[in-house]
Amino acid sequence: SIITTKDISVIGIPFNGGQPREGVQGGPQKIIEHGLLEQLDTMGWKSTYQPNDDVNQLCPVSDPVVMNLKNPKYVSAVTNKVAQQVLESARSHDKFVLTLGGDHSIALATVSGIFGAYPDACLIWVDAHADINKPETTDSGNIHGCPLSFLTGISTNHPDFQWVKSVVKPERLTYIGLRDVDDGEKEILKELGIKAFSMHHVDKYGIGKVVEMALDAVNPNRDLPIHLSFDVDALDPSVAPSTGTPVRGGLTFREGHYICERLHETGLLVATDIVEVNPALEDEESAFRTVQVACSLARSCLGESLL
Ligand code: HAR
Ligand code: MN
Ligand code: MN
Ligand code: MN
Repeated sequence: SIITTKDISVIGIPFNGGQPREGVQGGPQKIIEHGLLEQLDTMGWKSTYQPNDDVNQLCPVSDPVVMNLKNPKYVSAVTNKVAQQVLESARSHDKFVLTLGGDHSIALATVSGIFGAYPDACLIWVDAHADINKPETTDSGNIHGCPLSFLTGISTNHPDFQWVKSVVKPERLTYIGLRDVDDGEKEILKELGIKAFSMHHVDKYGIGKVVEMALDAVNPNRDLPIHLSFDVDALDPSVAPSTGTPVRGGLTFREGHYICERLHETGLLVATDIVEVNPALEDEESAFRTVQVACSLARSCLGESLL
């Protein structure tokens, strides 16, 4: 394995500035209250937790739309700060880094930090959405739909995101679970030659084969560090109902966990993000179910085995 200790840095990012719905900033606390750290302790993982409860203090008084993007200064300030923290946690290569969102704009922080520490890493993005809109192509202006355009270097001209380096080469990025991709994003994926596996591919080949195809695309020799960014809306809404942009026809409970189990099994997984848990949406039982699945995905990434 790349990580040879059982040390883990858990980083909460209680942030909702990348999209308009309230509540996603409460995700990390609910996941922690559900007992994630105790569960990891039982599995032998020694954790340190950084809750980042103060990120809302970085919210500027005025944050007008710039080049179509909403809250650009807030998103930039929070993700820039947390990127340093993720880099600090990852740089010694002796700790797993688990980040809990928060909306998916926080990938600007997690991917910047992890790829700063592991420049040859690959990124496996599990999501209903491609999150690769450019400021010029986004219809919503929500930055959680855009992080990958900055991280892959296809958006370089937004004044608030000049600090984001293009750390992810298109051949090191792959997707699993896509089913709601904007036309502009489809063009980008085609132009960059990004290997993406939609729900159609999951139906056609089965999740076992799809994960191998995704690994073949970005990690053909199975020797590069892996960063998994898992948006819970990749799961079917019946499995993860409390999320801001649910899309029907998603991954089953087992398909989601299989991805995490298989990536753990490679010994190459160094970081995971679990994002877009919004406990304020739907009823209490739905929120509980969504928080619970976030915890069990995390445990699968960290080696919880079924036998
Ligand atoms: N593609 C749409 C947009 O850019 C929707 C993306 C949003 N939702 C997410 N991201 N949860 O994965 O606005
Ligand atoms: Mn080592
Ligand atoms: Mn996403
Ligand atoms: Mn999504």
